[in-house]
Amino acid sequence: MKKCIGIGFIACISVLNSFAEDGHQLWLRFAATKVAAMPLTKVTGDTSLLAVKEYRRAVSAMTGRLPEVSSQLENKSLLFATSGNKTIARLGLSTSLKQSGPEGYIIKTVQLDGKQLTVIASESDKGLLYGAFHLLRLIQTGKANDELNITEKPSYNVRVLNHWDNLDGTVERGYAGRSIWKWDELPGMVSPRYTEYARANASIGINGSVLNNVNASPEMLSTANLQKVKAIAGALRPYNIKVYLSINFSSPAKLGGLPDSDPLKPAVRKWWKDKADEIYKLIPDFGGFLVKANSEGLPGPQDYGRTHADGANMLADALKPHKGIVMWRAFVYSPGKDERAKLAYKEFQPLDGKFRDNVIIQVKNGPIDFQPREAFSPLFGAMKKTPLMPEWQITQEYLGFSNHLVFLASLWQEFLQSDTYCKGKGSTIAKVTDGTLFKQPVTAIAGVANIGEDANWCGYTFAQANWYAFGRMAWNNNLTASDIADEWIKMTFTGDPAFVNPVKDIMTTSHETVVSYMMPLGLHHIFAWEHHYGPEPWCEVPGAREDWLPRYYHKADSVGLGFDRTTQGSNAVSQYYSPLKEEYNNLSTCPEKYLLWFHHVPWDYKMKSGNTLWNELCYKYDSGVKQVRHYQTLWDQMEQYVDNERFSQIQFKLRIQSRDAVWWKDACLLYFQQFSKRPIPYDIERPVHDLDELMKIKLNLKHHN
Ligand code: BDP
Repeated sequence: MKKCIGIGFIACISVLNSFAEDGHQLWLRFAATKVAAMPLTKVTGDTSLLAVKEYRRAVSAMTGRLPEVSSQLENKSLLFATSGNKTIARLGLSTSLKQSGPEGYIIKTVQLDGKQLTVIASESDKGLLYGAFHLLRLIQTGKANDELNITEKPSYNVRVLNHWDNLDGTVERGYAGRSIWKWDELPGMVSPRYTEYARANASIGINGSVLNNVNASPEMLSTANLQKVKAIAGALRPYNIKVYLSINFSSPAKLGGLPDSDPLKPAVRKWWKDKADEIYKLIPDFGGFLVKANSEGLPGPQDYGRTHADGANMLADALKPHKGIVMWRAFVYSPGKDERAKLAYKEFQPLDGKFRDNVIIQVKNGPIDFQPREAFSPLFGAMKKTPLMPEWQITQEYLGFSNHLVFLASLWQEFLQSDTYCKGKGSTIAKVTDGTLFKQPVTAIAGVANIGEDANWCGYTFAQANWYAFGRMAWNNNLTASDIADEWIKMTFTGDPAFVNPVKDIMTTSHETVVSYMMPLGLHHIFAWEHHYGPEPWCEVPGAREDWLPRYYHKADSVGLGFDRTTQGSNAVSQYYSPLKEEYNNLSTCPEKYLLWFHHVPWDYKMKSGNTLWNELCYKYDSGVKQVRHYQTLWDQMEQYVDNERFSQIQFKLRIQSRDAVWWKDACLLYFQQFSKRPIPYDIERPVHDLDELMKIKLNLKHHN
């Protein structure tokens, strides 16, 4: 018999952990807790509401009894009510509800006519659904009580997953099996998994899905495929998930048979307008388009001498009558124009103010590409008249796929809390993007999904935490990684502190750990060619673009290591506001975590620790390895708290991560040592591999997994 979860006013009987779980239930494992008594087992409200259904379903799973529904207000009952309800007016909640908007809600314990009620109130059914999941989260994490007073409003209006899923069922950078969208079976067969997916998203506040890859096929917009999209939209709609599509900019030519796709030509504009009308006839609440244009060989307005604004505005005009939006990506780096980290800013910043009000520019958190750590993209704060939305990568393309335990909330927190100084001190990216500092017609945030058809959805239990964290931070961009880890662990495993505390330590240090064993001190993009799993700082590919090769980024030579982006070098620092640009520009004030991002640093440069750069690098790699080994020992002590199946999977994956960490350390230290010509400090573990042997490794991993 195991200890039970401390669930506030709920009495537990027991939780047995010896059974197997495949992780399919994600953080919605209500069945895992046996609850003997629970006050809120009476519900007042409309039973046809999804919020009420979800609440009853979960409580019934936890208690074994389906909560009763009553038409009267009863003592100790839970009332679901939208703003029209007369009890809401009596309780004086109408004004606060209006301020919380259609997706916001209030959860409050109140006294009315001598009865104690818990109220979940919202302007709309959507907010009630989010409110129900909030209360369920409180119950599962032991935080429910009878003094609740919660008012919630999402940080961003649009909170979307970007699926990089192709029509042939493959997923670009997907590590959890094939796509969950079964294009072959649709529209005739609508998999029940779509509903499960929608429910999981709704439980964490996600309200949109871009169904297909940003490297979009023009075929996505064929009438036959739109019928399939309609079927998916139908499955997601009850959970307040809108569908969006990535489009290929040359669709008018490639799909529509027009001579070209020039955005200023009337025939092209009409083609898009007609296509939008066709889509909205099928899917009246369609969200809009996501566009990757003139990036990595894809077509775009520049093919016709037009600007990103010309292209985006044409699509915006087609969508406007239907209230759709355009999410136009700023992930561009045309060859030869300047160094890569500067290019997006150079192309987009001059277009500030030139976009329609239903266009939002989607910008990756860093100026290069979802690296384990990057300085933030200087576009944030630089476009004051154009809304910008952050794009995060939930799928771990550059972070060990679904093999490494890396809790990305720490990275995202670091990003959101970065100060851009665009309106003076305190102009954090959170405030720049969520409408706090600039009035924005639309606010949004996107995460590249890590979801596939694997039973556990993400290929690894701990990868589920990143899907969870994306939703939670998109809802509330002030949450900390530690808060989110705490919730997720309790819901996914157990609330026993003997489990929660060590696992939370693992999760909240895991990002720094991966940075240490892959790319410490600001190193970046030294991955193996194409698939990006494992180290290849030596990578040579004849004929490859220079900015696709690691040496472009690490610049190792006999003098030192790192990319000089100071005023003496590429001058990327000039794209940041003061005092940041000066801070980054100066070797002695540049934060050490970004040192080699902004500076080419001599091997003997003295770090804050007193070590030389070379020694510090060695210690960093070594500490990353040690940390993963430590996670292994901690995890092994958790066996008694977890079911066998998930315990063994995690144990197995940590072993892979540990081996990979040693691989990274040996490969990078032995390779860079050829330039530093300095010994590896004696107090760290010796390399166990030979560089020659490591340089021969060629993993046969496909780009589409
Ligand atoms: C890179 C990926 C590539 C994507 C591209 C993008 O390697 O597969 O197509 O980003 O975001 O990180 O468009």
